[in-house]
Amino acid sequence: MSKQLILALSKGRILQETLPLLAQAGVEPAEDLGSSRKLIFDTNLAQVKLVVIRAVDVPTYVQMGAADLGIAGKDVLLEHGAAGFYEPLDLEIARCRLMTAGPVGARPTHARRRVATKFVNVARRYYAEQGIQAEVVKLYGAMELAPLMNLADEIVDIVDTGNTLRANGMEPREMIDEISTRLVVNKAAMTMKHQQLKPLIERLEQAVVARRVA
Ligand code: PRT
Ligand code: MG
Repeated sequence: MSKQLILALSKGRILQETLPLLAQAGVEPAEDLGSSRKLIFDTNLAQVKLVVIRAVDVPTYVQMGAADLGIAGKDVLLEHGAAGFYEPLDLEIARCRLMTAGPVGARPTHARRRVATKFVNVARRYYAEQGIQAEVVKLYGAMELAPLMNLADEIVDIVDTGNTLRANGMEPREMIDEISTRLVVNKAAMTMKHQQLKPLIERLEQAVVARRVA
């Protein structure tokens, strides 16, 4: 295995909160990530490269060892399943909750509840644990629309302020999990590249603590 470390970053809202933590940990992209169409970036550290990819793809890259480590939301990790990587650090950014939600005041009417979500694995597991019969429908966005259109009785989605739900006549019901952004590390790399990984993980941990007291 090369001594190079590849770190996979989630595009989008997580990226904005990740970069200051990385900088604090001593890792800075060699160029502005936002204004480039590149997907692979050099950093100030000769042995560390960044790839910036869709959040849902981060666990796959890390599991397969295409990236040694990655940064992704716990929601994405729960949906993907935890095989192939360790999760050594909670970065404590992009906090939110995975919840069930439905139209204000409505009670699910179908004996077999219809649930729309992009988190189909999380949803199936959750309803099974609750002993609730659920038909889970996969959507790729705008979950809040599904109950309004009679596509579903309930949704499973990320809630932060609750504004998106309220704006669509919906309310949160049950909390499934508290979510934040996590550092994940390929299992083989954790052994084979321990020498390079250990100081980087420690510096990230210190950056998380520093941010907590700031
Ligand atoms: O956009 P794309 O499909 O490429 O990917 P993505 O939607 O997964 O990425 P992005 O950039 O939206 O970031 C998603 C990640 O940020 C998630 O995996 C979470 O870990 C984290 N996160 C934190 C959030 C939110 N807060 C959040 N509020 N992800 C999404 N939201 C959305 C939510 O889906 C809902 O539409 O914001 C809305 C709810 O917010 P409130 O404040 O109205 O309740
Ligand atoms: Mg998005």
